Amino acid sequence: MSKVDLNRSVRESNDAVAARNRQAFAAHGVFAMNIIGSPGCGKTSILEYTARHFNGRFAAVIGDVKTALDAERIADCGIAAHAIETGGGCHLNAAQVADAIAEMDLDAVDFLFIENVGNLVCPSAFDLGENIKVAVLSIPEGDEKVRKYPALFVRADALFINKVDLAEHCPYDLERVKADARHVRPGIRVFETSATHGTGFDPWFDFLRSVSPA
Ligand SMILES: Nc1nc2c(ncn2[C@@H]2O[C@H](COP(=O)(O)OP(=O)(O)OP(=O)(O)O)[C@@H](O)[C@H]2O)c(=O)[nH]1
Ligand SMILES: [Mg+2]
Repeated sequence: MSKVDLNRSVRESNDAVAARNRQAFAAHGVFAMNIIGSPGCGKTSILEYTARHFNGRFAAVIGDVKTALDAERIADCGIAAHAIETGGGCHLNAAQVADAIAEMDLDAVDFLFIENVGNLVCPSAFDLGENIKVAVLSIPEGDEKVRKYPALFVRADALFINKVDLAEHCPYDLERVKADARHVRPGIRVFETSATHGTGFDPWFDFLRSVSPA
């Protein structure tokens, strides 16, 4: 089998499991979000702030190369968190999520947050069965990321631009980033937040209420 065929075969078998995950989410009334962004952009902080301030029935699957540290942070917010240690893998796949949700009571969950491994490239290529992909950028990363890593943004349904509290310290053209995102993904929802200061979250909470299966 050539490398191209092998990649296609891996992708197709992933897509088949992702379709089963999607059916399970629909059957149990779960709205699942695949959260993707660079290491340290604030994915876990956004989930922590959301869990603490939004009255929803949440669960989380947290992917990291090593450690369950982020899952422990999420569990400290009072929500069920399942850690996936990829041991070097640069993205989650649908089978890992299938194993995780097999251990959850999905009937007790309205929203499932799947925090992918910190990476702007690989995670976007693997469907996990989620309802939406949520991209996360942060101000200190620089304002050219949508142009440099378009594969994520063409597939993302929502975009967080996090760490806006640092805007005065970093040169960053926020309007340019939003325009770049809307150019590759017309209609993308953009949330400008500071997860540490708790600003900019009301539109995100309104969005979650609007898609709540409950
Ligand atoms: N100033 C500022 N710092 C933030 C903000 N959000 C997160 N941080 C900090 O950024 C660092 C990384 O945050 P995390 O939430 O762990 O980032 P992550 O994307 O989950 O990181 P990985 O899981 O390692 O990929 C922590 O020190 C956070 O306190 C923010 O809005 N403003
Ligand atoms: Mg994290």
